[in-house]
Amino acid sequence: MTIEIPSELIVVLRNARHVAFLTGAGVSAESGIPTFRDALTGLWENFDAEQLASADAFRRDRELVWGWYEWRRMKVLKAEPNAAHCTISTIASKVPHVDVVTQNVDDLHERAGSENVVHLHGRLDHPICFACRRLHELSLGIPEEPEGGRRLAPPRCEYCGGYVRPGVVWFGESVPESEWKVAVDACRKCDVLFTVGTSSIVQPAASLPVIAARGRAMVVQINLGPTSLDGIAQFNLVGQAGVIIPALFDAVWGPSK
Ligand code: BV8
Ligand code: ZN
Repeated sequence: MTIEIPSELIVVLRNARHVAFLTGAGVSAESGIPTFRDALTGLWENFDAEQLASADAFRRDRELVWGWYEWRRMKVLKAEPNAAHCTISTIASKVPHVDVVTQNVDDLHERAGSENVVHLHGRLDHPICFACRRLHELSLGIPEEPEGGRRLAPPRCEYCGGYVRPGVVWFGESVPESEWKVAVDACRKCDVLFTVGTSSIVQPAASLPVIAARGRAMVVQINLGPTSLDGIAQFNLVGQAGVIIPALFDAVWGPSK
């Protein structure tokens, strides 16, 4: 199946000095990582993401929440970056300045070679103490399968004895100021913003493409289907990120160019 890349986009990318990517769970889907909406399948299918991804949920049932995050972390440890992550990393060798801003809490962009990835919503592999917020060193290797399917007692903080929590930004928690500033700056200054594999529902992340469109950027959406961003994006490339981004790379910087 040939992917049609608009010629206007090809020309802009060939001359671009600054390209930014805003990625969501869809960019990791082809690595086998359930998207945020899918993550609530199987053992957690009767839960709503906001029921598990919040401080209140952790206060109510820390073993259920810690079990969910360790299940997700285990999936990431067993996964590999896919063609989308790898091509995004390679584009950084073709364009003077590339920013990768992700809503994802996995490290697949880093493992694909992307540098200075901005994690708006934190990282699974950087848990902190719920009480004193100090970083907690996770033991190496794959966490054991939670007994009985999903509950897992979180470790205790070695400094204050508090419970360790996932190092992610939960609903009702603020995106870290420094990450937010870098993300807004990138969207204001870039020539092209790709928004890849996100349902563009969660705020304030979903406002970044709007900030980019209000500036000088060409906004390009890559998704399997329509989202609320369709009207904002100048181009909506429909399909799998792991297929579209390599096709885009070949069309712009391919061997014969
Ligand atoms: C805050 C980390 C308050 C945890 C996540 C207006 C302004 C500000 C806040 C709000 C607001 N309105 C509402 C709010 C509250 C809330 C919010 O946005 N709620 C939503 C539900 C309406 N926002 C917050 O709480 C934020 N904080 O507001 O703080 C505050 C203010 C002042 C002072 C103190 C506090 C914090 C939100 C962060 C929550 N944490 N993640 C964890 O991972 O467990 S959010 C999580 O869901 C993700 O990180 C992501 O951001 C979001 C959505 O996930 P997606 O990545 O989009 O994935 P999804 O499954 O939804 O979609 C996948 C997409 O990929 C689909 O479109 C699919 O078609 C596509 N796809 C699938 N496969 C592929 C593909 N595309 C291409 N190729 C493929 N192969
Ligand atoms: Zn502590």
